Amino acid sequence: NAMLSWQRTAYHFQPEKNWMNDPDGPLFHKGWYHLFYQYNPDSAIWGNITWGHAVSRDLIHWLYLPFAMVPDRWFDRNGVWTGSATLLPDGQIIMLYTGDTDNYVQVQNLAYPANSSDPLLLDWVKYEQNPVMVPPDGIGLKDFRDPTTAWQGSNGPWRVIVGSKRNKTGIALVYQTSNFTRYELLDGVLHAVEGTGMWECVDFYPVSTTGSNGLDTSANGPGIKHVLKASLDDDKHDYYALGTYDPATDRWTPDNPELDVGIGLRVDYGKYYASKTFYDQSTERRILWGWVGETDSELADIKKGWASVQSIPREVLFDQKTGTNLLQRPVAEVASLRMNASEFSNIVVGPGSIEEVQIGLATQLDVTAEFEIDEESLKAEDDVDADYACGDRLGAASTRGKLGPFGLLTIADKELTEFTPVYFYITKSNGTTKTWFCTDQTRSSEANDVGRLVYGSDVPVLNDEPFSMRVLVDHSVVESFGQGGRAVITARVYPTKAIYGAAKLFLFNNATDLSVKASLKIWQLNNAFIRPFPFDQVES
Ligand code: DQQ
Repeated sequence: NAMLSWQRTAYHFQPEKNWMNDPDGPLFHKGWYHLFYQYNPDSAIWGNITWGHAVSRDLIHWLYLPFAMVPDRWFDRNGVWTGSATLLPDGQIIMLYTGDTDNYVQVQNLAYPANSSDPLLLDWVKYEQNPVMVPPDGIGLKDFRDPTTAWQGSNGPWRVIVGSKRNKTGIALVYQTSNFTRYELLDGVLHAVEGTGMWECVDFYPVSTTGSNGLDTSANGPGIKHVLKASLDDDKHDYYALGTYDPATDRWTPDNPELDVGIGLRVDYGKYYASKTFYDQSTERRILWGWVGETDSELADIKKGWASVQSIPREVLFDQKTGTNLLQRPVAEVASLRMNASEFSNIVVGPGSIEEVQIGLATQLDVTAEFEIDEESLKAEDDVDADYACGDRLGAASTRGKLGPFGLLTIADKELTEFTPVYFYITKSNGTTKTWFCTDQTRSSEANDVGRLVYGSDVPVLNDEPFSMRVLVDHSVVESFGQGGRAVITARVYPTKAIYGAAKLFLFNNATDLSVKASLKIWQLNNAFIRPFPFDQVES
């Protein structure tokens, strides 16, 4: 449907057509990044789940390869579901994934490359004796899925976790293995949180509290914290917490029980799910992928013939300044898409004003924006909009407070009938200042079958830091990183007017009592090459 083709993204990963969901088994091997993904070869809605496969030299330009695994065995007949890769020290590649069996039971299966000296890893072998793990006693046959990357435990053998639940308590089961064919369920669980329901796509990895590099999944010791992430089936958001892993007991403890997994921080406050990290041994980075689904109707997806994109891969680090959260930033390779830059310094945006930022085309952008305010305006009162919050349907950009909102209007048409604001909003309660970072979709489209939520959360802003955001705009995606990536919000938007040359960027300040000074650096971004691998052009 050509009418809807403008909604396709230019530099986010997506298949040529049909349905995609979770990223699977990301890894780096012999010069290539590999991405596998949940894919329906037959339709733009979920089903027939197969592993799509693509490779890249730089995490930006991608070549589609033939499917890695299709649902063709009794142990995965109803779907080759989500899984993770483990690179063994001897160069072997282990893939563990969930199979939905011919009887709709969730089991864990082992697969491995037929030839690990093939840089493209084209052929995958499913282990003949699959499954290697079946739902243990007391675990529902449909509540047992998404094995993680394995790590080496204290006494040598490997550990792998699988998400599940007991009643309404989300849990991560720990298995031990030496050979990846035989697994022993360990007593207890890595961690459990009451009331959080089924944990899908758990992820567990170390972060350095002192260095600026990522860590191999088996790293542990001083100067290391462990992140536990779960995708909550009940509310379809990804949550994480920072904590400590004790390898002797295989237990993880959150730093702050009030910000435990599923009740505290989200990986992304927008449309984002089933995320997964991997350690890129070639650049010593931990890189995060996430599934960005659609917020339009299923009918619209069928009409346009595709559904979902993957987020821009993000580098993940521990925030050494706050000590309480992760930092996420688009991988540095995004800069290779940058074309002409525009710079604007100290633009004064007074209370109640909107100003177009003259940059030309505004559908493919990399925007960095800093906002400075007069510190005096924070001092006057002890309570300012103390009840304000953004998230769900609250805190839209049309709300006028004393100290917010201010920020950008992205994917906006000239008449401002459609626009997606990304903004800060400052509140005070009993003398304590709080900053909110939000994305508002209430006015993003004139279409009637699209989501209109306001996304966001509060975000730490330390003394002397300007309010800062980085926003990646890509036709129907607005991926926003607040305050250096302490809070991230990904939105899917479906404008009908603010498309192609009609899409513009504005600065706005809807505060009643605050003047802001904005400094911007904006790049138009080129298209990424995302196309089939040119096998016929390669000499064999
Ligand atoms: N998607 C997969 C499951 C996983 C879910 C099936 C999360 O393995 O739990 O497509 O989106």
